[in-house]
Amino acid sequence: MPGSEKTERLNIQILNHQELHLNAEKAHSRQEIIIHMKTDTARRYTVTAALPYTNGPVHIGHLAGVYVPADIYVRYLRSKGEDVVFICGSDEHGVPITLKAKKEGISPQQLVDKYHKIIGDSFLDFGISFNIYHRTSSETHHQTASDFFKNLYDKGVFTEEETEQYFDEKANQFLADRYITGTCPHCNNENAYGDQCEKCGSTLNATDLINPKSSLSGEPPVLRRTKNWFLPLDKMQSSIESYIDSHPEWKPSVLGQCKSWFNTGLQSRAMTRDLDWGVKVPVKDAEGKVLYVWFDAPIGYISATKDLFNPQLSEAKKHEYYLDVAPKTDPSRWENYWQKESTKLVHFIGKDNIVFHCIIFPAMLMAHGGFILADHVPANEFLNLEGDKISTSRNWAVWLHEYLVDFPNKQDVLRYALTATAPETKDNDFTWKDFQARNNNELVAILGNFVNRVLVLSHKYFDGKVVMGSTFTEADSQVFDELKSYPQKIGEAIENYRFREALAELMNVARLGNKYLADAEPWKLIKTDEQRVKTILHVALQITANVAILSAPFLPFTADKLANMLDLNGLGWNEAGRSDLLPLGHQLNEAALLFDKIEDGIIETQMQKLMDSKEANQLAQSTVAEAKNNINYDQFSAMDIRVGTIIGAQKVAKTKKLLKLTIDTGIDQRTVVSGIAEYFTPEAIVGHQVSILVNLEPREIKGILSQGMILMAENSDGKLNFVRPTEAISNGSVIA
Ligand code: B3M
Ligand code: ZN
Repeated sequence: MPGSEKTERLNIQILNHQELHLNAEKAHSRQEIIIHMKTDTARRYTVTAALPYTNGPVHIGHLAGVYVPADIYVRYLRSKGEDVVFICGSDEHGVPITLKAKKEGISPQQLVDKYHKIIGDSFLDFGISFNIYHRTSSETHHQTASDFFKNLYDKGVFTEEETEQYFDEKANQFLADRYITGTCPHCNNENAYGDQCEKCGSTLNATDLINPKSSLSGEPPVLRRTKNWFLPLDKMQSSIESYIDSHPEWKPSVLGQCKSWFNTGLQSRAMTRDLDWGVKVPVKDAEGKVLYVWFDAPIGYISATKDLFNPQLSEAKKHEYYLDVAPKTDPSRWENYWQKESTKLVHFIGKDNIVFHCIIFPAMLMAHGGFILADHVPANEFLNLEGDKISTSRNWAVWLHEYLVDFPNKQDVLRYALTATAPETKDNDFTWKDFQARNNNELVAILGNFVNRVLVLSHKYFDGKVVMGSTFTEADSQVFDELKSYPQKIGEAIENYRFREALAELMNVARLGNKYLADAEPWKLIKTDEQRVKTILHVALQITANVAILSAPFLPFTADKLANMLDLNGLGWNEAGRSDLLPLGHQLNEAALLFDKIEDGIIETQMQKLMDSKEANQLAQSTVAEAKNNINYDQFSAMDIRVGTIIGAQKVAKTKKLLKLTIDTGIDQRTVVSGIAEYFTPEAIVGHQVSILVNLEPREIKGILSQGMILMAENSDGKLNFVRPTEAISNGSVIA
């Protein structure tokens, strides 16, 4: 950004803050909103990416919606030499964590330890270049969040409200909505949660449920009064509205969501909860209460920045926090990134987090005072997978740690495919076919092909040296001119959070190179005009060098590989566009392929994996028949069940379902008529061992005397399976 734009941005920001102040006064808000900024001139960026809940690993939806775009943005800024911190960490509090821990039979701390590592490693593996990947269970965070709450409490910001909450008398604890299940009043689903019915999608209050049950003890909960501290968003609405109004440049979807909250009218919201996992509420009379997870989590961005610059941080912690730069010696340096108005704060999030980042967190920061507010919140829509919503519980996802096992060293292919189909303005679909096509038709055929041709020809004709022959032609100058325009074009798209467009422009650089080579045909000219070929490859190599710089934010692994091949390191965005990046006489390293083709079989395996999980899911979801009444032992032992072998089978004429089986029961050979013809052909089952109830009274079916019954397992869809010994055993063996 040139200087003049910069000043303008600053002015707008200052003006907005004055407006906020005025508005706050106009609204006769009970609290005075003091916005008192530290002024300085250095420009900085604080870029945050939503803190993932540590209740499971991360999948492609996370990457596409939040982490890849954030990483592209940050890598671009760093390449331009900007001062930027890139902040993320694990969101380790909240009810989803405690529920998942209970499900896995481990403590919440064990659960977050496990997933903090898995998630942190995935980000590292995919080149998401956080300066720190922190965690909200850290001491620094507990202290920071606690102090923040205390600050607001001491200022009298909160209101104290008593409400009735469900309480589990057996477990002796208040129940978060998620801990209560019952019948949905809308669709009669018996397994609806206290906050939502997953069958019909309605949002619920725990008190809406019919026959509520605590998932801790299974007992019906009772209502009890409890006191909590509320953030009076209703009184702060006009200040928050002016803040949002000052950002007409935000995405329509983000502004739209905010507007709809404003239209309904903001309501005060509890910032403390009756729960034992989280940051303890640091005031009197708050026994058994913790901060609301959405109060503490965004403060996590600040805690992380503090530890990033904490010189006292132990070596062990640095490792655990995936800390990228050594802590600097000035512990107050974090303030620059949160409290100086020349710093641009950007939150990358998914659309389900909009209200928290655009309304609640800014309200908290305003109430506290001294903090900058986000300059942009480029929230993305959702990514679907093969036409279906990504779902952790249904295992309908491509997990990052699993992807890397199947596609080692193909991080950039996924980064590319996800950026090319990023859900920037609407929900989008990831399909394996598209992934394959992006790789084969774009990365291999366009980018990889161009780079490979240039390098291979340079080695073949000129021993991998950068050479120059006859002077540049008109065509050469045109290519250079066009090349010059790309750094700005791509940069502008990135700065405006249009990453798909930016990536498309990057590919146009490779297209430019391909077209240049195709037109110039150095492989033909080499026989007649070596001097011209020298110049052609010179031009093509300069394009390649530009590709190395311009691709780095998107495809960091590839860009590194390419820079090594060119033996060209340490160049940044400001050098891009130049046509003299590789000096005459420069020696290139050996050429290697940047991408390779992904064959159909590989894609089919991935599709099959998804189909398997869909099937497993349906199985798990299928309804189970109700239990029958008890029988006594005599009734059970009266049944004579044996192992037998099917020695003959044929269809019963004029029926759809019936097979006539001949069974060797060990006692005798007998006929059994069985209704399994829709599932098994006669040929397929002859020779199979089965379990047969041999003392069932014989009965005539379609004129055939059936002597006994084959035992089958049947699921709720009517699908049948034989019940039989897992290994061959002699016919007549008793089953009891
Ligand atoms: N953990 C929600 C989510 O993962 C939440 C984000 C917190 S950002 C401060 O979608
Ligand atoms: Zn329902």
